[in-house]
Amino acid sequence: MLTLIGAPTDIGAGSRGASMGPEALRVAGLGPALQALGYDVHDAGNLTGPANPDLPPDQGYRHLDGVIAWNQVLHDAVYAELQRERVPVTLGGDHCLGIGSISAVARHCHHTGKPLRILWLDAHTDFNTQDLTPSGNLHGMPVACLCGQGPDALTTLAGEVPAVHPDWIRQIGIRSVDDGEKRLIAAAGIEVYDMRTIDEIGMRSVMEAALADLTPNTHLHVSFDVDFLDPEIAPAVATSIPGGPTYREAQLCMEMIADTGRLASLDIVELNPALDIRNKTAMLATELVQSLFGKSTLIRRPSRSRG
Ligand SMILES: [Mn+2]
Repeated sequence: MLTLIGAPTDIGAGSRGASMGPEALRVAGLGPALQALGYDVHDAGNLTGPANPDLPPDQGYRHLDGVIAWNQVLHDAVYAELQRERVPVTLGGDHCLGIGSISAVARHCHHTGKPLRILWLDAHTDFNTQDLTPSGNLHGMPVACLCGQGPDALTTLAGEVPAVHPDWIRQIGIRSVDDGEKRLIAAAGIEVYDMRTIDEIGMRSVMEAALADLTPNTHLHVSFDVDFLDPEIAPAVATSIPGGPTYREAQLCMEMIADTGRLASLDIVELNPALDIRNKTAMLATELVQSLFGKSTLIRRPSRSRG
């Protein structure tokens, strides 16, 4: 019961190319890879929206109208799948799409009374605002928008403002935060597991903390920015920052999320095939998403294998 939703746009990014992400993931075999795990997978094809006009910022935002249009259409598509009790998997596209996707998830959780936990796997906190942003690129602002700070058309998509309470978010893999963002993140009280924390206590302890206190009906959403990964293994991102999780750390992260059995929606964003080497980043993302949906080396016996 998974539905793949392509959102081929780079309208919120600083450089072009993430619009090719959905097709690169399909070429890497994402749909069949998930089918092989036993899921019923439907590829709903691609959404459509405005082209990227490649204009300079206007009052602190680049392409605000286009970003609004794409997020509205994505919100509607994701919400429709949630109402059908399917798991929406958004194939981005740049990370501005997190606004529409997670607004739909928040709307769904509000109506069903489910607690929401968001795992934001990213090199960046994406908490920029109109006043702080050096670039105006909205792919650096989705967390702020979801928490109620941003243009009205984006903060109100979920029907409630804020769409998301900062307490529901766990950010993992962070290693690049603008000065103004640091203050906003601290003020909002978002729980951030940066690379230093991963270095100090290890991915296992980070994930145990990030996944603590889930209830049986918690809706777990994963926002997987491909720049979360170390650029050595995942070069196909426009905003690569050295020193990210290794292949093994990323696998453990995904497997521990799978172990919860709560994953209910996913975004895969910022894959930029123009920067890839023989589609290897798309293939790695596919492999990691398989782990996220429960692929494991052995038949796991959680009560015995965790000590
Ligand atoms: Mn991001």
